Amino acid sequence: MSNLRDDSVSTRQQRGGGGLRAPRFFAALLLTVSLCLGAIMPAAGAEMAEVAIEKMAFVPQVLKIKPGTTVTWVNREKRTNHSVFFEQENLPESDRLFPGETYQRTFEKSGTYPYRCGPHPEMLGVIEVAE
Ligand SMILES: [Cu+2]
Repeated sequence: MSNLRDDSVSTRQQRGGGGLRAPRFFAALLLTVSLCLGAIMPAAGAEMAEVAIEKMAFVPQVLKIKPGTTVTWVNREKRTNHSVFFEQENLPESDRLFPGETYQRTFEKSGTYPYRCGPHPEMLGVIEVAE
């Protein structure tokens, strides 16, 4: 009696263990892969773009991006400070950016966004946002 019961229990355990092993392995593999992809790929609508400020100019002068993109202006001059001023939208001028400093703005809506440098009105740039 006791032998029979032991056999049936061990058989059931083997079946259960054998059946679960493969799906568990693939579930763990899928989880690992999806976690890696999540770390590598930025979430949709979280794109980044950069405008350098160098030699008294915004580079590129016209930047084309998709809605949801965050633009970072970086002052790459040695000495000169600049600002980012969306004057036509009546937005406040950015702080003066000293060499190495940055300014960021996220553009959610399609459109054309001209801007200039506060202390140097001849320094012009445009952000073009389109799908
Ligand atoms: Cu400037």
